[in-house]
Amino acid sequence: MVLPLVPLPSSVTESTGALSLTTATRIIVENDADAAASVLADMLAERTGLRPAVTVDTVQPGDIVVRRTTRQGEKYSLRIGEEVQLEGSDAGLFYGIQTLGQLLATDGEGGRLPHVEIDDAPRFSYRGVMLDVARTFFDVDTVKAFIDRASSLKFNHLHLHLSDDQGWRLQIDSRPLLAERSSTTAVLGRPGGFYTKDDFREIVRYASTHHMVVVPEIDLPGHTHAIGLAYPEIVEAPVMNDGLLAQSSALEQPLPVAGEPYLGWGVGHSSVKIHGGATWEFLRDVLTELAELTPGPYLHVGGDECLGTAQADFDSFIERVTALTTELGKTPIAWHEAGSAQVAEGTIGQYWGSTTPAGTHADDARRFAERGGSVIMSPSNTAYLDQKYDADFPLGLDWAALIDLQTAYEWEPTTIVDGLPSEAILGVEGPLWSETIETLDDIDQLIFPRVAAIAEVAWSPAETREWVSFRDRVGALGAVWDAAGWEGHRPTEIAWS
Ligand code: TNX
Repeated sequence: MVLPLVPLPSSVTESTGALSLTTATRIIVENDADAAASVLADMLAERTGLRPAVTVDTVQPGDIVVRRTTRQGEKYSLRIGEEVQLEGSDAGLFYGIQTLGQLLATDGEGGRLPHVEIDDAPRFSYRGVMLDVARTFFDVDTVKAFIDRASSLKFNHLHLHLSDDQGWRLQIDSRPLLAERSSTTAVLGRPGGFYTKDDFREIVRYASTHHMVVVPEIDLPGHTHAIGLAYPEIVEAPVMNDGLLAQSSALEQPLPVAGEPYLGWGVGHSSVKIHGGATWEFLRDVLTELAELTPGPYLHVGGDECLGTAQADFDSFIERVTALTTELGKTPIAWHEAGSAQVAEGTIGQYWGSTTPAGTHADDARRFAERGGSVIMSPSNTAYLDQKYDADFPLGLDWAALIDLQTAYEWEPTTIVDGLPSEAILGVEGPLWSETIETLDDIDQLIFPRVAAIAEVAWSPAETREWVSFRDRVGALGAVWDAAGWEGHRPTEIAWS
């Protein structure tokens, strides 16, 4: 039987036999591995119904030893034989526990772990998922559920798209009207909402216990219609474009009107006033508070789809906003269009073009590396989690591609942008935009199983990646997702366990 390991570890050596988990199973803690031991105990209790004792003692057959090493990094080793030996730094132990959870078979009375030796470390240091909480607002519990799913596949960054034309989602003390007036709506008239600062801190805390860094995004200078509901002096009047007009008539969605909530999903019609003094006071206030709230190193400042903004204005805005972010002590991230500008040294680009770059997309992406930064790869025709699997799929958009599981799996981040050195690729992210989804169930439908493909692209050595192997392993992992209550889509080309 194939082991349900996704993402595939760097090295897996199977042998015959299995270790049974029983009421006698103990977790032995070595070198202050208490945090990891308690995560493991919780996971085993939930999955097997048996809660192992956590103790410091001499190892006996059948025990699970959790040994914390002080060396940094995300690697871990897992040996399952007479006993279990798990070793790694805090993050490594967390990943080893996720692997152990995938290997665990349960049968109502305890569980079984196959004899195996695993040594593992990630390929890319940035492995992200994005949730768009602006088009549709998702509450803290839903964000936590998203973290559970992503961290089980060893993603380590959670990008939150906190603002867009349809709503602003974070309390900002110096600009109280954002929460009061800009957050009450969402796309298609769905309920709005925002995170209080305590909500946001709780998301950050929960993410960090799952070894995920929160990357907050305030999308600028476009995607800013909602700001105008609270601070009209900051924004330009809406600008129509052909795509917006065509889409709005085809989908019977309203056009943007200054000072009124925008409920459609057309893009490229809004901008803050690029040169206005009030704009920059606003941005300094907002980004200062955001930087204070964010323990992680990054602030994402958007930069996408500014269709109505003159190139010179766009470039000057990006130059200034990335410099401001750097001044606030954070590393800016921006969508790849921002590469047209003199971004602040070290700015990270997020590439969302096709796997066959069009227009200036490849040039834009290379600029980040030329200015001492790096690039996160999110090609929209393979890594976008919001696109439909097939034409009949009820959720999702289809402007980038129909993305079945194989398409989500079979792409190589280092060969998309010619001339971008592979060391300049920081990692991979799968964005989930929320125009067509409303519930956690909808999220699961779009992310499972494709998020597993993105996880493997981000984690596993390039030379070991192979579709047929992945297909079989992901099929076997279905039972683990079922056990967790993560239903999602189960495409019929996969043999689900
Ligand atoms: C494009 S990709 C967008 C978003 C939409 C998404 C829908 C990118 C950086 N911007 O504004 O939500 O398409 O798929």
